[in-house]
Amino acid sequence: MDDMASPSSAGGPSPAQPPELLTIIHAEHPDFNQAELTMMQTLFSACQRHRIQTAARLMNPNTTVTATPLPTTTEWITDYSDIVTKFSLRTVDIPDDDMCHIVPGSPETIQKCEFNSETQTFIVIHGWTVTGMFESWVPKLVSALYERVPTANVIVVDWLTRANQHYPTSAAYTKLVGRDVAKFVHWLQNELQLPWERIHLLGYSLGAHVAGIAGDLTDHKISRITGLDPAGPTFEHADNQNTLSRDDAQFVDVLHTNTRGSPDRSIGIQRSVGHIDIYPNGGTFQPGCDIHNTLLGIALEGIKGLQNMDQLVKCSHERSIHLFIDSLLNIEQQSLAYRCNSKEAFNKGLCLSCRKNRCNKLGYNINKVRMTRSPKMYLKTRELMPYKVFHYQVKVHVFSKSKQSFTEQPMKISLYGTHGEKEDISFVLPVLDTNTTISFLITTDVDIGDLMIVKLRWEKDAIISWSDWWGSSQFHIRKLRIKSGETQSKVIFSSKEGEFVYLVRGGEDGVFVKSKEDNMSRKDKLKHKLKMQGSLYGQNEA
Ligand SMILES: [Ca+2]
Repeated sequence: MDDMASPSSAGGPSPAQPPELLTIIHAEHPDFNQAELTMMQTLFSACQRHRIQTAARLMNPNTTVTATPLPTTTEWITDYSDIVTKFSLRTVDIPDDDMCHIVPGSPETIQKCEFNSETQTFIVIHGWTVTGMFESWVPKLVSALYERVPTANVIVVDWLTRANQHYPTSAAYTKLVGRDVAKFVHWLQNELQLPWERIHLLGYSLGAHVAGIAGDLTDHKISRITGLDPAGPTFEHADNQNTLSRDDAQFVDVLHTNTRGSPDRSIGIQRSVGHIDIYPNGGTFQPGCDIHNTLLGIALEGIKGLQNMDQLVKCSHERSIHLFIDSLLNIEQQSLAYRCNSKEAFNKGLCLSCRKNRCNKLGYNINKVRMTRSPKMYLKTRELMPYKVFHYQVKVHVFSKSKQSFTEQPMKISLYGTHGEKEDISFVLPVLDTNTTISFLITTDVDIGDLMIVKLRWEKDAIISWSDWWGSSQFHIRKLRIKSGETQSKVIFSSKEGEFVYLVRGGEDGVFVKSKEDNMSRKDKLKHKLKMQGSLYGQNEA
């Protein structure tokens, strides 16, 4: 088959013109001022010859993948004559170049490339490409896989020519590439009697769907497929046969890192497609990928930075790969994700439980739990590797003499523990009402050990509200409870002096110390436990 021939689905009506990249970015970042837009306009003009605007095509919503009829007989899988995709066994020493290709149907290439049949095999599949070249993450992932499993075979799939087309064309090619990968894996397995448990496919963006299609065509025997932000456009509503789905392998785990926008326009697929789907930072957009940071990085790198303009679009998308690399390299700083019904509930700190597989490790070390339904899991991360943060649920009951009600209140909390401290963590309380229990999530990037002291401060916001005219706004708090996601410990804090801690708008820190309740009698403890389970935690846990 001619390499450049369009797949059968490309013959439909021509898709609508893609929106300009700048329009997309402006829509995603309405907070831009005119000066920033002008600066970006200038930068974009400078970048046109780098074809960066082609990246906007990834957002084109007006195309669908039409099914290529799949083969009905089994002979196709041993016909290697039409394979276009290339399979390169990379090495620890040269992770960034293709030095040896394993060719399906040519067993001598297995020996020539020094394939090790006694160990694990990782097959890495790239996605759509603007440049037609391997992106810089490829050697990084190869090296990280070798660092973790030094004896492994890391094979990089090369479908660059088909991935360097207009996005809908490349998207439709995933079926043919998936077929090629299925043939390759089937042949290799058959040739070496390779146990299926030792085969792990890792696919990024369109590559995730390639992996899914390959898994489907090899009767779902592959032990694991990891989908790294599987592509959304044209796949969000497509059927299981044409996309990565939980029936494609024994275990399918997925990271969703760039799902901002409506389902049709989102770069990454929004719906859950695996046995476990993890949505770091809600899955929409990743910290450190905002326009200001990215533009700053580009400006600092000069001309080289201009070539990285596509990072504006790709940063959150590609974060899925770097999170996976992090899990391979930083074993001591393993990120945990927590099952939750919604991003909103997670952001209130309501889902930090590890009971009944409710929490799991992000990335390579994931526990292969196959739930009856795909759970969505959430976590927060740092903006740089290592990405791990520590999650805490803070829960307080606030009282006041007179009825008071506030929304969107800026607060600061400081945590002091046996290993360290984290001061003035900012957060916004959506609602602050008299006689209500408030729950919120805070994170720290350092391990502070066992919590000893907590300080809570109610900031004065810029807007003068009517309540300021009626005297100071004040709540009192008897107890504060903190649950740690990472250690699963629950600690109760109370006032250092007196019965209450006072939370005064624009006032001093309210200081809480670890409560003496921790030393109470067994009977009291049981009573307390029942109370906590029944009236406080039971209702809110996901
Ligand atoms: Ca599938």
